[in-house]
Amino acid sequence: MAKTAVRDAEQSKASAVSGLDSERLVEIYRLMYLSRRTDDREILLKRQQKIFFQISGAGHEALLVAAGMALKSGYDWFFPYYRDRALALTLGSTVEDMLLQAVGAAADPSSGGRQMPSHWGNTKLNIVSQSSATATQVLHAVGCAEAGRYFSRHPEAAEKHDGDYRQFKDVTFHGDEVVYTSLGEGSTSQGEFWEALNTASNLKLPVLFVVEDNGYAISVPVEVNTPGGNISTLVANFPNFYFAEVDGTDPIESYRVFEEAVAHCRAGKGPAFVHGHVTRPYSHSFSDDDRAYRPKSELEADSMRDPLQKMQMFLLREGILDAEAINRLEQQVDEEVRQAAERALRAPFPEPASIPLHVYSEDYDPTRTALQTKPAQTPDAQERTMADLINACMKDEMRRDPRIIVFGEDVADCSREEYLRDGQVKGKGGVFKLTAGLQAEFGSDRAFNSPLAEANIVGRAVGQAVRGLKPVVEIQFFDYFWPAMHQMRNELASMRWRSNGTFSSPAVIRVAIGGYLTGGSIYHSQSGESIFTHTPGVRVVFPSNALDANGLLRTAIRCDDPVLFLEHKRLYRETFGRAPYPGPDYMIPFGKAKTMREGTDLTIVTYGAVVPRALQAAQKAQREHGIETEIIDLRTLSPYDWEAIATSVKKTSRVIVAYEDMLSWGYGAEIAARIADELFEDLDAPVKRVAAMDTFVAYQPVLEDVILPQPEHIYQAIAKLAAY
Ligand SMILES: Cc1ncc(C[n+]2csc(CCOP(=O)(O)OP(=O)(O)O)c2C)c(N)n1
Ligand SMILES: [Mg+2]
Repeated sequence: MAKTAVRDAEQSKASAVSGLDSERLVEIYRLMYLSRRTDDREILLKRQQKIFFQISGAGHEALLVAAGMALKSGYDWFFPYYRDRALALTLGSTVEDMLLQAVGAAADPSSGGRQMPSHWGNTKLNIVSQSSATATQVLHAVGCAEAGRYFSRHPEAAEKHDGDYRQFKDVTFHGDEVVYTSLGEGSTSQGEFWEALNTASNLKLPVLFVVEDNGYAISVPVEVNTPGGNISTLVANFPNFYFAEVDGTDPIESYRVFEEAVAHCRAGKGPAFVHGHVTRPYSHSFSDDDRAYRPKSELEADSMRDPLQKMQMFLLREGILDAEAINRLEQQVDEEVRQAAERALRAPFPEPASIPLHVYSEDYDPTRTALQTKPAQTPDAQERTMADLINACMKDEMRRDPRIIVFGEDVADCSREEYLRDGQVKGKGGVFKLTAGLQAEFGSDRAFNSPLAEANIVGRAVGQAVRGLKPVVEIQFFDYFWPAMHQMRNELASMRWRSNGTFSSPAVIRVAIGGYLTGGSIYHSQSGESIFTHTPGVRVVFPSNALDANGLLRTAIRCDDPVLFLEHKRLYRETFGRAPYPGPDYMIPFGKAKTMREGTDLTIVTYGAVVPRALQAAQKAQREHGIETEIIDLRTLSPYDWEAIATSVKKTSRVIVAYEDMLSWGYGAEIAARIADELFEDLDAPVKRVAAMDTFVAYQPVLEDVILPQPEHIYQAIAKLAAY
């Protein structure tokens, strides 16, 4: 590919091929210039300390105007990154929109003053809110494309429905829509980039990946990030792709390539990958001075390729615009930018009272008591395990709501469907069999295996949920949640707040958690729920018994917020807490604890697998010392039932917080701190915690028993506290 400027003759030819008439060529230049001048204005405002951050799209304009022109605004979907100012302008964002974000105005349409400038987002234009994290958005684009395909195949799923999240999630889709996503060449080092290529390729999804290669990731040159220095050569073997490498400073050639790429995607042939070589004339951001790591010669060579100057020269040489016309056009744009800046600088700031808005859905309150239903009497009165009733809940909900899809590692019955059809195999349905029979009943569109990649699972769920699907995904072991942590913490949980309520991703993530497995060891015994309750925007649920698991999972699925649903492996098939099937509509509101045992002497606040252990300890304390222990099972950890805790502590004046995770910095720390703070007057003794040792969980059962909190530990704590 020619990395140097394309010569005039070639450009004219390309112009004829691409069918861009003079008017469109002028429009290309206008948009490129508008983008550059908006950057210039922001830089001025930053120097004047009227805005607080600036990152430019300079040098990337030609590629992005071409992309925007080849795609359909408000029809296709967009997951861009911070350099995509020219794309956003081409799609219809205004300079004022952009400067409102730069000044942090309440009227900033992307985030209401919550995000830095150049974090695009516009519901009308299908530009989905993005974070500052590099490469997370490409997985959202994959999920979004999956959703578009799903709704095309199952249009009935798009119908509105009262009474659950669907009431607030209007769905639109087009059979031939394309999903655009972009990233810098440095960001292609992120695993999520490769995870996205994997699924887009495998599923032949209509995702247009655009790599904007300006040769640097802040100060790191391309060959450090990309072996061999060229990403195109590395991705070339992914099946089903349209590939193109283009001089991204040439809008005409870029447009031609995008037209082909988009046609490939629209025709259902698979994804496309456009690698554009661009420049970066304004350093990485306002905070960076590239002269520290780029010699003058390199900067000069870059400036020779400046897309704006090249396009201006082209218009002049082709006789499309003369100097005076260019001058006029530029003056008009300058005036447009100046006026937009004036308006933005007058715009009111957001009110501090608005800060908590949109952390969670304002529309659907999963804590309202009206959600509580009674278990139905069904002909099936047999006692069921937690595993059975979670599986039953998923089946009931999938029958009720066609928007629910289930995926994760090993969750399908059998990916090779023909084996199931022939009756050759029974099917797997999850390593703990929690999803058994879902694929068989609902088909492979609705229950399927993911690649072995946790970020892939959660990242796709974000994109799907933005479009209105309800992904109920599984992370096989809590111990392996960590690759998905970035997607959970920085994307799933923040989508609603950071977009000021304009986008949301209410997915459910089911996770098998916890120890007491006799041999579970370090990597199959972890807890760590407090890391998630420390994340705003996500609900955290942790049932201790079959009936609660069923009712709470249903609430999670119908809810309008992302939910982390923690299922204790040890409780899946325990005799403790079995219950008959409560019918297809049994729900339990979030944030409502359950008193598992009444008592007057002492309160234990607990949840999960410690509940049955605390019950055992309480029985022994009663037998041995006549101590009456009250046990509160929190059931949901965020939100949690403070009222239930306070009522019980006021009654007993003594409290233990018992939890399976390590003692220090654990979930109990917050509960204990709040009790000490707000119930100090009601206490007759210090607040106690019983939890695991501050170590990992060992394989040898003799060690495991000592590390994790046992009934005996709790019993000892009860006896001591009662005597205090
Ligand atoms: C996950 C993550 N790691 C680090 C950063 C800090 N960071 C922001 S931009 C950037 C460089 C990106 O380079 P590239 O992908 O080439 O895009 P460019 O800025 O050159 O367009 C880095 C390291 C980040 N935002 N997100
Ligand atoms: Mg770069």
